[in-house]
Amino acid sequence: MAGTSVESAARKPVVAIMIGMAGSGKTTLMQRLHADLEAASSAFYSINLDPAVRNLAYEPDIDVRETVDYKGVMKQYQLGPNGGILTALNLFATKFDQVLSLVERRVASETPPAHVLIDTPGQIEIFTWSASGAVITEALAASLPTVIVYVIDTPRSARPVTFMSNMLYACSILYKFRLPLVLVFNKTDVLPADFATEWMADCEAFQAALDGEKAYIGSLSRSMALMLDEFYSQLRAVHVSALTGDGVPELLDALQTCAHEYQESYAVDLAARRAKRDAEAAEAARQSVQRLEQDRAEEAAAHAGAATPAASGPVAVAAAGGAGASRVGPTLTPHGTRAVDRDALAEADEADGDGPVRTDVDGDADHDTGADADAELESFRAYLEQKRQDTRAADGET
Ligand SMILES: Nc1nc2c(ncn2[C@@H]2O[C@H](COP(=O)(O)OP(=O)(O)O)[C@@H](O)[C@H]2O)c(=O)[nH]1
Ligand SMILES: [Mg+2]
Repeated sequence: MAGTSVESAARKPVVAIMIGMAGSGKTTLMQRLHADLEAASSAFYSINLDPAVRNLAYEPDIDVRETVDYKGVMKQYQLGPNGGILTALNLFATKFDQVLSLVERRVASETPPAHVLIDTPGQIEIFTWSASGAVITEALAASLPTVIVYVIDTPRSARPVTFMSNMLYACSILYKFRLPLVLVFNKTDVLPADFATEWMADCEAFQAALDGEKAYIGSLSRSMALMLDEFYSQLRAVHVSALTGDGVPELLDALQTCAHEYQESYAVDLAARRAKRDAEAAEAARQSVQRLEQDRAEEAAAHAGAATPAASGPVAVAAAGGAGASRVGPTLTPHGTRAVDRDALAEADEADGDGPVRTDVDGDADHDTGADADAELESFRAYLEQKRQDTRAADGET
């Protein structure tokens, strides 16, 4: 739960999204940050986006598990566990604007959080290569300085090849989300991450380590290592033990630096991308209206033609001979918010390709956010209403 100290109301909180391979320690880090921030009386807000986590050792302010039952979703749509988790997250994402308004309310309160902490599903692809991950991240980043916290299992990345694949993954996430990113080498109580610092600072040292791994393809790994050199120059790395709390102050400092970076460059880029998208949406809407008017005109002309067979002039000619003459009526589908959300999810899911998570849920995610999901969304609405009342009660107390 959030701490209680009065923070500077002028400063916006930093949103930290935990991303990392399954078992890297995202949830343990969430728990550690909860404990340390609470001990420092620093207010924060937290959201759990993992529908499948069994036991949480911290109490999030918003919990996806309380809104969508992923096992129920699995049964209802005959999905495997990954499909169930992905679909549950998709359902949650369709209403994320309401979640965001709760966060914003808290930010505008007298005890605004300094951090908004977000835990994501254990399997990395469910968040990073799904539409809902993009929808949620974009919504957050449009409102608050947002940073990706990329958590790495240090002991499991000690081999040059696994290290490189983990770094390549982080690199792909940086380019996908286009947000500041902190590399968190976790579990340093088991193995210090000095090797990582050395490899990141000295390409030759990494090459030498790679050469020791005989099985690996020499020239390809060499060029990838060079490419990663450029990537490293764009980020910060901290060494942490979520278990002991070592390195957490450095992580909090890195989050602040990233928040500045976000304000200075990422926010500008984001605004430009949003402006472009808004312009495209406006153009699409304009074309829709144009088509609608055209359809109406053709329909009216068809009626007029039927009523007065002798009618002449351009409209009647179009009605009689134009392609529109065969249409029954306007062919446009209304675009409400739900429809737009579904389109965005479907579109982005389509763009995802056949990743390991996608293969067993293909097509279902789009379907699941449709009309059948109303019951799920109804319980979600009730949950959010309860949260709203809680927020009001909390505001009243302060
Ligand atoms: N030794 C040690 N174990 C850790 C640390 N962080 C996480 N773990 C363990 O790693 C396992 C996976 O952690 P979890 O937070 O569930 O990973 P997630 O899937 O990324 O959320 C658990 O058994 C944790 O206790 C750490 O800093 N040190
Ligand atoms: Mg977890």
